[in-house]
Amino acid sequence: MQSEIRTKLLEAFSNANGEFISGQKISETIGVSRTAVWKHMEELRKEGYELEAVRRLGYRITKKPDKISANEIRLGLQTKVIGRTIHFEDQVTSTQKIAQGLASEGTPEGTIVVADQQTSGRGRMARAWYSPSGTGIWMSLIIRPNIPVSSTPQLTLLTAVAIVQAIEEVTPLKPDIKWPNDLLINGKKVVGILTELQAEADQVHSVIIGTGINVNQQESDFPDELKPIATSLFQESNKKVERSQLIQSILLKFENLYHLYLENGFRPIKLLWESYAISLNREITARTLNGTVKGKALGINDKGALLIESEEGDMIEIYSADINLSE
Ligand code: BT5
Repeated sequence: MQSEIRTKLLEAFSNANGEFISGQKISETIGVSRTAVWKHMEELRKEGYELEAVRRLGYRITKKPDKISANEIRLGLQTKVIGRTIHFEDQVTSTQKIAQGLASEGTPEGTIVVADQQTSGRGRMARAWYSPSGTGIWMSLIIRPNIPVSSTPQLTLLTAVAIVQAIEEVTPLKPDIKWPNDLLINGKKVVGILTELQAEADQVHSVIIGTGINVNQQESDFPDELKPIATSLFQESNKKVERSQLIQSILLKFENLYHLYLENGFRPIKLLWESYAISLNREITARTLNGTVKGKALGINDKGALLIESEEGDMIEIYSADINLSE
């Protein structure tokens, strides 16, 4: 009940779009007494909302705390399917693990799992992903596209494009994509993407796309081994970013690109991806599970694999690797 009133109160402020609403109007809209409204506003203040009160005009929210919650993500979300079911937790082991469970139980397409902190966040090949509380976006999205297993790497690239577009919308920054799953700013990693599958034979049941975004960390927030290679949106722009606003933008960009992809295939996504990629037309070293390849990255093929012209002049397709860019 309490949280229902809070949701309605935040909804009323959100509908007012930053304009004042009178205490009387709020109490009528929500259907509780003015004393109750006042009590709930005090609760909001304690949580870090800044409210301005002006006689005869009423109240408005001047600042929201950077606290993510299902409500904060839902209010103002413009998508139809993506992010419409939200599982938010303060702390989890890994949002991927929770999403795997929900996917097996048949959760609707577009479900997201978001946590403020992960205690065992992971990257590819069971590497650790550092996910402290209060500063980052740790999110897994479940989708069920009707595509062959061999096409699923394309979804990592699609997600990278959606996140670049959202970061460009919400901040003045212009991240680069490093194939296959990193977003870099000034050469340092700000986003990592982990795409996992539930599939049988060549039938995809669900794709679980995990994204880790360093949002409001300062350099001192990173452990020493990450300081030289990791950065955050705050470090690069000197401005704090409201995490729920960035999540909303990512979900909308993703939904638009996903429609485009399901209707027109990978081609349009590939073109967009190439426009943001820094790993193309450069000498690179690719470390794969089957060994190391050195050569020039020529582009990606229609499956999303990286095409490398090796030093010996062979054309090699790579589906997963760690890439080092040569100067
Ligand atoms: C990735 O792996 O980049 C995929 C990361 C995906 C994380 C998300 S968070 C939500 C969801 N739930 C999860 O449990 N995971 C996903 P990879 O390319 O393997 O890169 C891993 C490497 O990045 C590590 O070995 C570190 O060197 C580095 N690293 C770890 N934490 C980092 C951070 N917060 N920022 C930048 N780099 C980091």
